[in-house]
Amino acid sequence: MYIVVTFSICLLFTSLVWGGYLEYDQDVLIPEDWANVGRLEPTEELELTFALKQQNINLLEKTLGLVSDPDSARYGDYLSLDEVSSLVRPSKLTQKVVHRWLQSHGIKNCLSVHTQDFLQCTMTAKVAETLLPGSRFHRYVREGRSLVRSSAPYSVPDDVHQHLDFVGGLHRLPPEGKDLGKKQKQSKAGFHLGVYPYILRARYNLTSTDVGRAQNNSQAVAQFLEQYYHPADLAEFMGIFGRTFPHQFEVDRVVGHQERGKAGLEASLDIEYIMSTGANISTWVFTNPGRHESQEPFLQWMVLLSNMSDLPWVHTISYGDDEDSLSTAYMMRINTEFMKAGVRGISLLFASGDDGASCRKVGTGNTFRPSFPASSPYVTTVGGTSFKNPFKVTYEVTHYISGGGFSNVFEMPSYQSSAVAAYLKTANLPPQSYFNISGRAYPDMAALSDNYWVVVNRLPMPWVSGTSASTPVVGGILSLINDRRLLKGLPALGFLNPRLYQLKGQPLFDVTEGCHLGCLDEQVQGQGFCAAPLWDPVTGWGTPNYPALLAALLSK
Ligand SMILES: *[C@@H]1O[C@H](CO)[C@@H](O)[C@H](O)[C@H]1NC(C)=O
Ligand SMILES: *[C@@H]1O[C@H](CO)[C@@H](O)[C@H](O)[C@H]1NC(C)=O
Ligand SMILES: *[C@@H]1O[C@H](CO)[C@@H](O)[C@H](O)[C@H]1NC(C)=O
Ligand SMILES: *[C@@H]1O[C@H](CO)[C@@H](O)[C@H](O)[C@H]1NC(C)=O
Ligand SMILES: CC(=O)N[C@H]1CO[C@H](CO)[C@@H](O)[C@@H]1O
Repeated sequence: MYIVVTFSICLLFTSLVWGGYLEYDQDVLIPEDWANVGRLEPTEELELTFALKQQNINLLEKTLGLVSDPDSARYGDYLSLDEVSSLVRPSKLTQKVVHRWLQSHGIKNCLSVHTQDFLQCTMTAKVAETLLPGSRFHRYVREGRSLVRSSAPYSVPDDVHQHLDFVGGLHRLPPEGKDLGKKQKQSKAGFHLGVYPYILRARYNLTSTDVGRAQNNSQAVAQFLEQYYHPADLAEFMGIFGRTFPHQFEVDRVVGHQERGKAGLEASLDIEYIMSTGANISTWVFTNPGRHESQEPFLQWMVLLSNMSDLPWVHTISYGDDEDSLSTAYMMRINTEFMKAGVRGISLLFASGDDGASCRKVGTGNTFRPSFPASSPYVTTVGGTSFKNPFKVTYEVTHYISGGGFSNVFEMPSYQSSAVAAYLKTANLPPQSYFNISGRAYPDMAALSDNYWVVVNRLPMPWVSGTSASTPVVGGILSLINDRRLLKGLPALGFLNPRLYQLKGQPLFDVTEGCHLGCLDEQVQGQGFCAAPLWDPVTGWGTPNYPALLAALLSK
């Protein structure tokens, strides 16, 4: 009864107040650095992605809980893509209504996915603007790149509204070339050696025999920055930095468009480091999915995952947006996509961001600014650390950039509630108006994120920093643990968090010193949260001690 009542109020609210807007809270402003070069000609083609309402989301969530909880009899009993498909695929009615609606506008050129919950359709701008009242498509350019987006919110007819989560390709912009912090100068010039594979493997206790051996193990990095990696950079990197451990020299598979342009720092960093900790493990690169001007690259990657039955076990991704810039409908649906990956035994690792707690002006005051997907309860989020003494491979402290905080969208999942409660009880906290005490708290763990060496365009480059460095490092280490598990005939780790939080930090190096960035105002004076013993919203449970972590994760 309760549910029915809420539902009808909700519908009333939606149709009376918002008309047929699926994403009424989506930020539709295009930043000024994208120049508007005019409205699309009515005959120009664009591509939209329709996210159809799925079924059995509650059951999906429950299944994910079971297959990722080591105390459950179903731990590791992962679903195939076929099984995921039978579970979540949209109802016959939903499919019929959406198809009929598209057909009534003459839209025939659509691709579906295995799970039938996405449709990707090509149509002219004229048709798109009639299909989605309110939308007005313009072309925007920045630094030689162009894209098509709508300058105004779109709506859908009332009878279609309940069958769709959102339509992709109208609003969200591709991620910016994130400020992979490149320090201009080093204070103690010259002496600090920086971070490279030898240092990481020493710090995280990887010996030269801790490399992959299992036949069918694999790992992947995904990046969406229109960047390329050069096989020659990877080979040179391994030539310089890979002498102390067996490894592969090449990426095994590139999914997406890889061109010959200048290599990007981010792409080179991700690949060089996942292949250094996850050494001798087959590595895939997902690059620039969605090359049409109207596509959203991150969404295209998610669509691709729903259409590939055979995927690497571990994926590291350095993409993030401010939660407040995204619609709730979009984040909820992407979160469901993460669950779909999790029930298949796939581990998704996201960088926690490089702005600490970040900051947002609200009214006359400030609050911290959580970032998504880092804030999703169904991914493992990785923060950053630096060496306390930059001349010694020992104790790690908070790297002040390390992203962390509390979601304003996702409730705190039960797997972390006692860990977070313990932190909230004992830590010296910023004022409560700065963060949402009931939200999913992140990151979950961390690794070094400061002063990396990267080979890019054939040149070794020092002082590269960011959580997009720590994320592939942790990804490679999880891949090594998967490797040992696969050799023992055990399933892959899958969605790690429930198990990680059960370990209570024991097999990790606890990071207890230092604070990350917050709002630059009088109240908090540039400070967000601070690290503390056990879990904290700056470095999670800490950084990996490989032999201890392996021992803890090598049963069941
Ligand atoms: C999904 O894969 C099928 C078969 O492999 C293909 O026909 C279809 O076009 C793909 N869908 C998308 C959206 O690329
Ligand atoms: C791992 O590294 C730490 C610190 O570098 C060291 O104290 C420890 O003995 C090493 N080995 C294991 C198995 O933890
Ligand atoms: C590297 O992995 C392959 C399997 O992919 C295995 O046959 C080989 O022994 C591994 N190399 C080392 C040094 O363990
Ligand atoms: C705090 O987070 C919850 C989800 O856990 C959300 O429902 C609520 O709206 C958030 N509050 C604010 C002020 O954003
Ligand atoms: C993810 C992955 O690497 N899968 C491979 C497992 O092995 C089969 C055949 O042995 C390959 O076809 C898959 O690509």
